[in-house]
Amino acid sequence: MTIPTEQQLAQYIRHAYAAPADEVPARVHRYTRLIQQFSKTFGIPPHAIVRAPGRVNVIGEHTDYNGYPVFPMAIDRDVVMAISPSSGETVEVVNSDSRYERRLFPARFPLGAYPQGDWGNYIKAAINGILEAEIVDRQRALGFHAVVGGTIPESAGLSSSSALVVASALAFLTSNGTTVETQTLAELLAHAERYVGSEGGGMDQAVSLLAEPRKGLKIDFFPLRAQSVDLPMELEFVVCNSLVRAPKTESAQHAYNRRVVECRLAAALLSRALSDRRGKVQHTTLLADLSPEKLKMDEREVNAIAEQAIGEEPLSLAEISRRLQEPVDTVRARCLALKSGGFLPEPRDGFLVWKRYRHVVTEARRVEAAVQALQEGNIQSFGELMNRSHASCRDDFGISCPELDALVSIARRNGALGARLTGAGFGGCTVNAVPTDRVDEFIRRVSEEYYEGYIVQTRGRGFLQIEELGETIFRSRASNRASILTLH
Ligand code: NG1
Repeated sequence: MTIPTEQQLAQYIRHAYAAPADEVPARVHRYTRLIQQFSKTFGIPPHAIVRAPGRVNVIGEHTDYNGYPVFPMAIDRDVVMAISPSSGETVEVVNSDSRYERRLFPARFPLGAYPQGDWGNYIKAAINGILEAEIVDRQRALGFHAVVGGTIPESAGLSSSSALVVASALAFLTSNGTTVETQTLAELLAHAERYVGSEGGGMDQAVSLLAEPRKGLKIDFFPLRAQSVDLPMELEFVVCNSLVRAPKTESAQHAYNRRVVECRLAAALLSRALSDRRGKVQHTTLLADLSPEKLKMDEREVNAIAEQAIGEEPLSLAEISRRLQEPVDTVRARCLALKSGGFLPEPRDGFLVWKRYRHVVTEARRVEAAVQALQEGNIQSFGELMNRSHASCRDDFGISCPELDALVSIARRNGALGARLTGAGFGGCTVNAVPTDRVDEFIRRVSEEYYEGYIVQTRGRGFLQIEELGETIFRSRASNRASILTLH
């Protein structure tokens, strides 16, 4: 085993990031530092480098766990691990960011979790999921040593968590000399990440494992299918961080899970109403099972039945159980159960089932229309669909906040054809489709109006330095999928 030459690293980096030549040296430097830190920490050179990208979701928010499509792209911000297999069961991971302490545990099933919010839980989620699926022998699994370095802003809706899960899974699999077909792995890891307590869908793991450079990825679920779509040369996607943190370990996790539950309730109420009318409609908690295409019904007819079955008013659990003609405990077990154990508590303001339903079904249509608009080169209509997606996320799904709304209106005033929140919401980032020739001016103006204007006035933050702006507002180049570079 030898340390890779700069040429080997540069070659890997050009492939992994589809990076222009002038960006390669800085990335080679990052990888070299990680390799040096590994050798210094563990006294041996690493066996391999594993890389998993974060993503920005262009359109299709909170549709994935309902079985409806999404359209994200992988970004060039990622998690990179230098790794080497252990001789036994030990997993030992050191983070190059010293805020995250070293994690050490045996790769033995089942893995008990660290306290909620601990970064080590994402590593455990991957390993536990692979052992649970018995892809690696539960008794003989080898652990690994790793130094990990990440460049994805956290709690920002850019999937830093899933990138860590994907990188950890690849590290564990390669350390045990095995591979899993990527589509299967993506589905397995979507399930595995629920170990941390969010009832998440499968978008993030899938795009990290299946993306192609310079393309967006239309993903369908159950079963997982991915289609790469060319992104137009005349548009760039600029990511702006609202600076409102939305960590999925705190209230944002509860708010996320609440929406998952409200969507299940919508499906339960609609399937009940459909079977009362038509007989033979399966009872389901997955909205995509009730798409007009699957039901072979007219869309307006399905929506009219849904409106009647659900109604615009917030619903209590007691009212839902009455409408479903099922005891409260049965409804709770079927719709409110969380993977982490326990049940979602009933919200004091009731379940907002109709609004959630309306967002999901209209957003699913917008994804299809947006992909078609791109394929037809109609960037105006594509941008308009992004704008409508934001309005629906804000008004029906309730996942925006004043800062995200301010940021999208500033972006639209300054040249974005489409601007919307991206990811789970409740803070985090926006994604903006900006004509390529206006990007520099867009970044300058949004920096002035939002980061030096709005945020300073509303939150009293100091001016950001130019270096910080790079992390806060950046072009997202569609990068390549996760990969492993073996070093020998
Ligand atoms: P982020 O933004 O990374 O927290 C979450 C879910 C996705 C999807 C989006 C909303 C996880 C790991 N990811 O993403 O599956 O539902 O929210 O579209 O829970």
